[in-house]
Amino acid sequence: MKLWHCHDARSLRPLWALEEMGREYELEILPFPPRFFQKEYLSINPLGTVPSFEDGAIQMTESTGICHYLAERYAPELSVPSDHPEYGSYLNWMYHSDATLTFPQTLYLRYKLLEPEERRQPQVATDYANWYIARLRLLDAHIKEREFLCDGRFTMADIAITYALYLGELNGFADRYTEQVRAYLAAMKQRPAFITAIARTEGSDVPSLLK
Ligand SMILES: N[C@@H](CCC(=O)N[C@@H](CS)C(=O)NCC(=O)O)C(=O)O
Repeated sequence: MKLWHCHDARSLRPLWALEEMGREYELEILPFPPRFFQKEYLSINPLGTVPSFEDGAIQMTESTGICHYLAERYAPELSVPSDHPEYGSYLNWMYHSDATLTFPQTLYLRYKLLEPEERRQPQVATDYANWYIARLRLLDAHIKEREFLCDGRFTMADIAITYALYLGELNGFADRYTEQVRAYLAAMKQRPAFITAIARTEGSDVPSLLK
């Protein structure tokens, strides 16, 4: 298996998953954004985005989809089976992680930081920061009395959702998190596989999502 990754980008989801699984994989670290700094990457993923993932003939580009694939194919202990009462909840958190919690932050990042100064839109950035915080309401209620999102154990849903919270922390939103969201994020960040995944790129001088 091979994963293409940029420091702190959504490719952290499958990277962390691979570390949790303890499987061998090849990692290629790219400067961010690869479409600008490493144009050859467009022949791997024409969108220029990370992650890209290969497993034999299989190629994937969606961070949560790759986690889903890895769990179904190789790590049932990180999945929730389709006949389980919490299967629907599991899938909901998986999709919620990107479609609801990461998407507004990408608009924030773009219009606050990534665009050239003259194209930045402070109002858009503020609106989508507020949108993100408001959309955390579902998670706030769910984890009030839970350690993990599904089935009382760590699953891929925790990886998918934690990345969105981690990105929010990098964006400076953590002081707007509720106590239970902050505690959940802190606990997830202490997992050895998360620490190893971060360490794979930390301290490198390759341009990353936020630096
Ligand atoms: N929905 C995709 C989005 C991937 C994506 O947009 N990744 C960002 C980094 S978080 C990226 O590579 N951006 C570079 C660009 O847009 O050129 C996923 O979750 O994997």
